[in-house]
Amino acid sequence: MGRRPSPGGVPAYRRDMPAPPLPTSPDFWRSPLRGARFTSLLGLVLLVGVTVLFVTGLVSYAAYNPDLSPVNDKTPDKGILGFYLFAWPTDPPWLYRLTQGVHVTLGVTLIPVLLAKLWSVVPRLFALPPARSLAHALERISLLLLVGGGLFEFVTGVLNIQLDYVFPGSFYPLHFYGAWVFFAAFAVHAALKAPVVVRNVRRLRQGEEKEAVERDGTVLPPGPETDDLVAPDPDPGPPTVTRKGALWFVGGGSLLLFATTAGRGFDGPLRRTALLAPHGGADPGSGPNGFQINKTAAYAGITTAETDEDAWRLVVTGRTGTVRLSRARLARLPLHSSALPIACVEGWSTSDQWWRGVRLRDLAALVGHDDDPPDVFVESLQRHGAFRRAALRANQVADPRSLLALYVNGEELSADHGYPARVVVPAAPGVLNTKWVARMTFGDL
Ligand SMILES: Nc1nc2c(c(=O)[nH]1)N[C@H]1C(S)=C(S)[C@@H](COP(=O)(O)O)O[C@H]1N2
Ligand SMILES: [Mo]
Repeated sequence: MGRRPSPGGVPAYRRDMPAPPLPTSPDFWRSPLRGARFTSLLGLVLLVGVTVLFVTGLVSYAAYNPDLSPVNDKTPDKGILGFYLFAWPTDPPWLYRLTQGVHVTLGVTLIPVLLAKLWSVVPRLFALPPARSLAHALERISLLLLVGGGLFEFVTGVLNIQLDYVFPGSFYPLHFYGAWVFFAAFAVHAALKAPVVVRNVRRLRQGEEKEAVERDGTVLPPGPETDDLVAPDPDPGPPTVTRKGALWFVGGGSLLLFATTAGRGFDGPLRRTALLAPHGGADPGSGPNGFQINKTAAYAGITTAETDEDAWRLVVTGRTGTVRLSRARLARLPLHSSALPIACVEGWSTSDQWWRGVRLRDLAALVGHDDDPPDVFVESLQRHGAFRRAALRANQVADPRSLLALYVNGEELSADHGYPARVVVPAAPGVLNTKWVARMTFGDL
């Protein structure tokens, strides 16, 4: 065989050349960018970021009031993992808008950091032998849970905000249990790596001092070099970018994701900056009902025949029995206004809308619960779907801003926003703001 150069000038592989290294060999990973400081810096960002994600995620679960009714609980087998649940408050009214907006926006923003961190340690994940000792084996298993759990949480989270149900079963149990596995491994990892990170960050500063000393002409003895993340010395690949450049690249990616996501928490021109918003194509239109719609009436299978003035009745049951109210009767009850947002678990939210309707506690009073409104079970006209019904806690019923809304922004509710009547509760996740309400049962949950 002749020694012709291969097309494009890349030398062809020849039999007398050494076999190309496998990913299990340190020689395979030749980027000179890898190094303990780079990894430590990204690790520190994730330490703060992932902790906030975990806490806001747990808070998001509590906001559903899962211990109130099995209907609100998407992970009924949680056992002691529900130890921290509490009655979700109604103040401040933008509470869920904030916590869930932070959860989703931060999660999206951290994607480049997570990927860069994984890239920076990827040689370790392939290292052989798989385990040198029992302790080493345990450490590698915890790493597997860490990397697997981290990717799983980010992937399921992104899928849930971008697409409807692509999950076998439900998103909630996957993301909830995945979060506990991931965070447990994360906590172990952070504790094990804390000393190394502290040392590396300190050395970052000492490095600067050292340079200053060298400029003065004094030569310092070399510090102990324990950085096995650095590519093997004899033949690192050519740098395509400096370490600082790589950090800017990661930070820039994060910034770009942030800038194209954060607008999901606002109405108007800001929302148009949210290029990564879910339902990105669907324009909610303009006018009083022109704010984000989650599921449309058509999607939920709601027909005008059932919402018609003659057909629709609100059935309210409580201590003293059941009353049936037409929409015209409801509209003659004392009406009140509240300025409240819709804030979805997907992280998007609307600015405050002006809702007008009957107070939930006035409806409770109609059926015999006069001064101590109890919990309420709300059912809609919808026959299928996870969010067709929901339970509200007594504190939510009692709040004077909680309404069964008939109007929004001075107009009748549109079909897609829940006509003839929908629930709005301050600080509650969107899922508890049931649309197309048909039945409300007070007490006895
Ligand atoms: N009956 C019914 N009500 C519902 C839902 C639903 O699917 N069915 N979706 C809920 C969810 S998840 C959200 S975020 C809000 C969205 O309200 P909007 O479409 O008016 O913005 O409605 C809630 N009410
Ligand atoms: Mo939602």
